[in-house]
Amino acid sequence: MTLPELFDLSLTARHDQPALDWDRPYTFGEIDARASRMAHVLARRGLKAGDRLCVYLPNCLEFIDLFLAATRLGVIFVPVNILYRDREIRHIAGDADPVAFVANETNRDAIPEGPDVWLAEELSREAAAAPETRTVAVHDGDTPAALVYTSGTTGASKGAILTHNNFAVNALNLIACWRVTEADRLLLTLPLFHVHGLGNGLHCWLISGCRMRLTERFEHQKAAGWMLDFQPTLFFGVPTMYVRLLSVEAEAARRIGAGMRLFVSGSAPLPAQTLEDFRALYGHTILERYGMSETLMNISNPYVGERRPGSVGLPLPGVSVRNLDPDGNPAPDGETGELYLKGSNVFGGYWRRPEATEAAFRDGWFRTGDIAVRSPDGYYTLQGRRSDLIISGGFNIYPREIEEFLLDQPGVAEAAVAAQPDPLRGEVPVAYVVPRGEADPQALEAACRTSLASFKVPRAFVLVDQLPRTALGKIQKHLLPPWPPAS
Ligand code: MLC
Repeated sequence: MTLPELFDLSLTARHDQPALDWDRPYTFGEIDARASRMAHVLARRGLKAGDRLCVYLPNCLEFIDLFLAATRLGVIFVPVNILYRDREIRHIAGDADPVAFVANETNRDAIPEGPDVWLAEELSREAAAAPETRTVAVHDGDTPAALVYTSGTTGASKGAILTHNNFAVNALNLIACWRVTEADRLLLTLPLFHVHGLGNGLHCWLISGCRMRLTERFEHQKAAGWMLDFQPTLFFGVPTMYVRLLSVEAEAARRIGAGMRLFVSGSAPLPAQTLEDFRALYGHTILERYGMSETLMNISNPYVGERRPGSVGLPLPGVSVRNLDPDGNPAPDGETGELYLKGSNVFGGYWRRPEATEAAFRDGWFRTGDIAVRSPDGYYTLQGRRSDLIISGGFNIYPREIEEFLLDQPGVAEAAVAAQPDPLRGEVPVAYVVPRGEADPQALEAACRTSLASFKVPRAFVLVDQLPRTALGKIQKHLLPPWPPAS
């Protein structure tokens, strides 16, 4: 089955039902017609099955139109984080080799010279005059639907190829396990350019036929107002959003909680204290789950049954999980191992990177790099990562990428980037720099701001005489001085 066939459970079958609240309410029939018209526009511009289209847009109607149109044409959709700057965008443009980048009038200038840029506003104008007839290319469930760029330990991000089947299995699982129905009202503030917003949010909406209010982004000053106004029953968020929601005034939080059915958290560890504080304020136990761009969702706390604080829960249906010790033997319950996964949710490989794909699998099992413990009753608790990864506000940061960038800057002899705990974002990156001659932290920060996404810009640049190294020369990040320095 392909995604367009699955989406027709709502786009065709629920034609007249309210679907989306954006600038005004839209029915599923209107969303369907918009997708059909956009598919004509893309086909007219020469896009065909297998071509890549990079989309560099904040959440908006055109994002949805383009995604639906791409899935109908068999075009591979490449969502690009709108916080990415020239270095990151240039890499994706070179790697995905797209026919074009779609941007809007506001963010168009962020796209460096090179790829063709199509403006969403122009596509929209063309679509308004295009026919509503369907253009569907013949393809099957194993067709790639999207390339989702995920940073690798080598510093360069790789495109995970996700098929129609990967997305379908993921959303059907979540709909069944989290009991999403057309009676639900989903408030979606997550960015659609990551799998959390796209694979969980957008797909659960389209397949379940619930009503969704989409916002351009999460704004913590407005979130409670949106909830009181739209009265959602369902909310998907990252821990930073839940920490923000703890500042909502008690009576408003109680009213929001009274109308809500389910809060889900993922993309970063949810501190057990946040879960407890949230329960006290909203009267809900947040359901924490675990996923990755390469696999979509793998493990989830149950809808009915214990939602265990600090744990990501039990494997989802159809997902096989192995927790292996460094020798490849099953780690006994209660002891740490590394998680390996198999299932129809797991991607087939990285775009045009056979070596990286080979390294990502062992005997057909995807190596997650996540270290976990399984309890005797089957709950998994994540303990950390095999590789150096910082998660800030739900965005993944590979220190190596920032270190390589810093080493290219004048005045930097050596650089190490390490995670420091942060009560709001979970973790933030801090840079430790050994200067060569004069190094100016302000100039380094400015250079990072120009070339890197804002969440990757180190919170501080600490000048040090040397980096702590092992006898073999490996940097020992745990021995770096704490930041801010203890007073
Ligand atoms: C963050 N910023 C954005 C933005 N999100 N800017 C534009 N659009 C967005 N969508 C920038 C702000 O400009 C600001 O930059 C900084 O981030 C913090 O903004 P804030 O207003 O203070 O936001 P805050 O309340 O802290 O919330 C941050 C956040 C963001 C929760 C909105 O971290 C976020 O959207 N996280 C979601 C990440 C996500 O979807 N991850 C899924 C990956 S998939 P500046 O320059 O002022 O610092 C995955 C698999 C899985 O991991 O299992 O899900």
